Amino acid sequence: MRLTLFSSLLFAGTALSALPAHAAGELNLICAADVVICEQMTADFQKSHDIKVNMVRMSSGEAYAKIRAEARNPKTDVWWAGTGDPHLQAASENLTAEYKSPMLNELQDWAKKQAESAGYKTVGVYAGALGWGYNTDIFKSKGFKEPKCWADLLAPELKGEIQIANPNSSGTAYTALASLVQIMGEEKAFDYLKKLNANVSQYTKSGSAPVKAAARGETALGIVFMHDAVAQAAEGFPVKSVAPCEGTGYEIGSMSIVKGAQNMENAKIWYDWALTAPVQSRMKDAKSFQLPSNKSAEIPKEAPKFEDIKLIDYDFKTYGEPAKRKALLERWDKEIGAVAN
Ligand code: S7P
Repeated sequence: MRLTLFSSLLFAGTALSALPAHAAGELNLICAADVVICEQMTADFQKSHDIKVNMVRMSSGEAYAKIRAEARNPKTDVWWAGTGDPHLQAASENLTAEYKSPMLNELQDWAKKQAESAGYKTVGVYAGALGWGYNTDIFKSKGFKEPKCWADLLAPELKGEIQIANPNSSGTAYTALASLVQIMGEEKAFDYLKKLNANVSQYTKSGSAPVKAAARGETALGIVFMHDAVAQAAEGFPVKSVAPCEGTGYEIGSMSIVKGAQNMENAKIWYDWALTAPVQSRMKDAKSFQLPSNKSAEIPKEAPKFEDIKLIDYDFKTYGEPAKRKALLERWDKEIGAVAN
């Protein structure tokens, strides 16, 4: 049964009625955000729709690889969240389906632009700026200076004190790589990453893992999206988030329907629902503090404010292109990954 947009909107507000005893169909979902918001979204949708959601949480790069591997026989219907670059790559490789949601007019221009630039094979669901979070207790006890700029992360005293994810699996880390290349130029960015490598203790699989480790005192600093650092502070951990002084990149977290999805109607129902203001306003309840794409959604008070951050004019088109992403990742593997501690 396909719910109308009206009933989707109606249900989105409360999202609290019980899951019907007999679900009329299923939806296979890859969720590429934090597991807490993935579980909240899944539960809310099931409470308000007669559809069973089979959700799997993955990092953005892994999600892209799965969609690509399944291209001849798609098992996934919707890929919700995760950084926009791999969604754009999937769109340009024709792995995702064109869909013009009736919700498009409710969205911020940056979210609509993301859709237009990909021939409506993806759409923006939230935005967030890259930076880092550091453990203020560790910095105080070790007498480290507050790192305000990318350059400060190269300080010898920070040897072994930093974590960042691997850009092959993580959209966060790919955003960091692409941002540094745009800020410094490719040669200088790779020089910088080689020097930074001396201070990195671990390249994690998931993008937010470094700041979760910093929060728990397992490392001093994690390079992450600022909202992921803010989420740790909101949990009560001694974490301070920083927007780098030289400037930084940002993500347009996106959503795509898989081409040839087995549950296409249900995929569209999820897609329209996930773009509604009530659903996006509830993301903060899972400590997901990105900027929502629906113009009427509530902006969490904790969300890092773009007007306070020196943002670069991130070139989503270029850095979401398959050839560019492949080339940068291959170079990272050869020059950084291969010599990583
Ligand atoms: O935690 C939320 C968030 O930062 O996670 C997404 C991220 O791409 C998933 O993690 P990976 O870096 O492991 O791919 C972001 O889109 C989102 O803001």
